[in-house]
Amino acid sequence: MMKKWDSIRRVVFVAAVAAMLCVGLSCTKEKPNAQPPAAPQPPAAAQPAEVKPPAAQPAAPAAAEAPKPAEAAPAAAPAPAAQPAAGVKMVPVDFQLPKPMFVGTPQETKVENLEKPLGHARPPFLAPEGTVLLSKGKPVSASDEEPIIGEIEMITDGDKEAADGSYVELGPFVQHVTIDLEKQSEIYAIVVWHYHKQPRVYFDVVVQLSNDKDFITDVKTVFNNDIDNSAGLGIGKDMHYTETNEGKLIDLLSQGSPKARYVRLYSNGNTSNDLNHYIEVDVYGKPVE
Ligand SMILES: [Ca+2]
Ligand SMILES: [Ca+2]
Repeated sequence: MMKKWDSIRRVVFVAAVAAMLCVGLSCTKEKPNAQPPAAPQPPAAAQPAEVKPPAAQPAAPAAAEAPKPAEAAPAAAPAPAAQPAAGVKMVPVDFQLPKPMFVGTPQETKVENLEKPLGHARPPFLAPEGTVLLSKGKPVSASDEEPIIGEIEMITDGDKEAADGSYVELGPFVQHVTIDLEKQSEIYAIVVWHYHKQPRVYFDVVVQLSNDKDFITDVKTVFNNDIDNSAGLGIGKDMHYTETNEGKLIDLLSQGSPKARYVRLYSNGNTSNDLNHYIEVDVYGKPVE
């Protein structure tokens, strides 16, 4: 009997010790549990870290914004400065602008790395005397040869109005159009109107020049605002911009007046839809004699 009681006591004792151990363990477990609350905070801090990428992108834009003012300054200075050295008379290019469809330029705040509107008319662009519109009526080809709306030829027909019937609509994803100037030319400026009935922003706008109609060799990129390389043509430092009746002026004088026969323009949807539009593309310069 005594042995039985002993064994019972032993069992009780062991159970008590086990219970204490359990309490002890649960206590030590509670500490880890108390730490997790501290850990959840890191996750909370990790979420801000996840939010940071968007903030990091604005940071990259900010880095891209810096070059922009720099670009804007050279654009104004070197153009006249470079040419007078050659004794060439510089005259304002008479860009034929369509009528505006909205007043002012509402800011699309959702778009990263977006150029602020000038708030006034674009200043005159000076180019060497004798500069001509090289692109008018020139052949155009496109990655989407069967546009949803309109005809590819409308891109160089001189009609820049915003009205329905004045734009060509290409399919979604990255699409490009190529203008054949039919002759190698020295190019001073390109003006692009995608769509200006409403203040949209088009994505992955990339403009390239080449003397190779297939753009395999001898390709020069003169504008690229694809900040994340989603179009696969490289990361661009140029800013997003809001479409207006003035079109987007790309200054090539400040890029050394490159010589090319073909001009190719890419885009990848816009802030209103996934489609790609063109109203007109003007290419200014002089044919190489
Ligand atoms: Ca047109
Ligand atoms: Ca992109």
